[in-house]
Amino acid sequence: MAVALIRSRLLMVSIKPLTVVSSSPRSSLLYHTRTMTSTSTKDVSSQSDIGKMRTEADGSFKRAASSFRNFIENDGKFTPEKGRYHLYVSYACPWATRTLIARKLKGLEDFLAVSTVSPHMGAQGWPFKNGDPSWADADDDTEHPNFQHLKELYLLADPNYGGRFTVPVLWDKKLATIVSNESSEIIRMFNTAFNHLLPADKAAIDIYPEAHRQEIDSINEWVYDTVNNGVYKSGFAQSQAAYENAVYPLFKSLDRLEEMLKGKDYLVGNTLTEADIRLFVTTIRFDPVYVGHFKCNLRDIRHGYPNIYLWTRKLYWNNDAFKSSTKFDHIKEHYYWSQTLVNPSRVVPAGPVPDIEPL
Ligand SMILES: N[C@@H](CCC(=O)N[C@@H](CS)C(=O)NCC(=O)O)C(=O)O
Repeated sequence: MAVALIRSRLLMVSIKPLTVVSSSPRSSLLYHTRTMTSTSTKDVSSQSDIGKMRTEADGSFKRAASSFRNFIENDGKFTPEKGRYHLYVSYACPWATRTLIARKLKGLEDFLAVSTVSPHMGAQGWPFKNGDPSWADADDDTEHPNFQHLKELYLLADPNYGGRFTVPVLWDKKLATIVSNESSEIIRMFNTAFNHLLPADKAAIDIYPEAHRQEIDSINEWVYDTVNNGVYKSGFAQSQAAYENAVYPLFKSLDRLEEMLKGKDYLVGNTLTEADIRLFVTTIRFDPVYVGHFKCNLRDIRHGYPNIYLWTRKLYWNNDAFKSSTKFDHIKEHYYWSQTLVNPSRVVPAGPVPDIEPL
């Protein structure tokens, strides 16, 4: 009966128009990069402090578009070179985790080093280890050892930067600036930009194959809006209507994905693509965080979506690019500790146990 009610409700909810940030066509991108060397002294606390984040007038959460949208490419300003670029990530963040997975899949570990921030994103934003010695499994910024927070990197690239200080960041050591802070575009770069420098087996890996691009783009659009970003819209909603406008479309999309993944190892064709990477980073966080913290609790993945759960577990247990990029302690600590508007006590829940079950 309850399920029937929920389902009839799902049918009544219309999906809001797509606000796709992550799949913008390259031609329409904003090219925005400056190389400056001094950091600003202006007050940026409204940009760094998630506790000060405001929703729209109707209580809904709108994600701001990324600002640095350059590409690594031959004959461009940012040419493919081994060791020239550096990747800043949080293991907590689903968008940053996309880039970790793609980096590993393509065998780019020797091409790009990684700095990991602490999951304690506080008033100053993401801290490096020396900005938060309480969290052992984080790095100092090897490129700028005196930096304590990621925001210093942004302000070095552009002292007038007015956006949020987000991960991931793809940094150019040569020009001392940010190439890109948009994960969907960073993984496209990783897919192709270094191919001529990679061994044949790694160069041949293609997570955005020509033959499947249309299907991948179309799945990315609704998965981004209703699932990847849908969980945030549900969790950050400050009104009942905004919450319901996010949570019902989210579960409608999960129902659709459950059907699509019946008997399948991959979302598109018979091959691992970026569509899998982009969905995985949300489904792997779903039971440990989104069900409770973001109130995405019509069902959980492990009991409510057997096909999605099997697909998630196969990626996690059978492919080290996925497993090694997933750190559940970072994930849980970050959401429950940092997002004090949602969880003022900062208490991190004990379950679920285990974080993910075996195959
Ligand atoms: N569009 C960006 C979104 C990145 C993003 O929102 N990252 C979050 C962490 S999951 C962040 O760093 N937030 C910091 C803040 O908003 O202050 C991408 O996909 O790369």
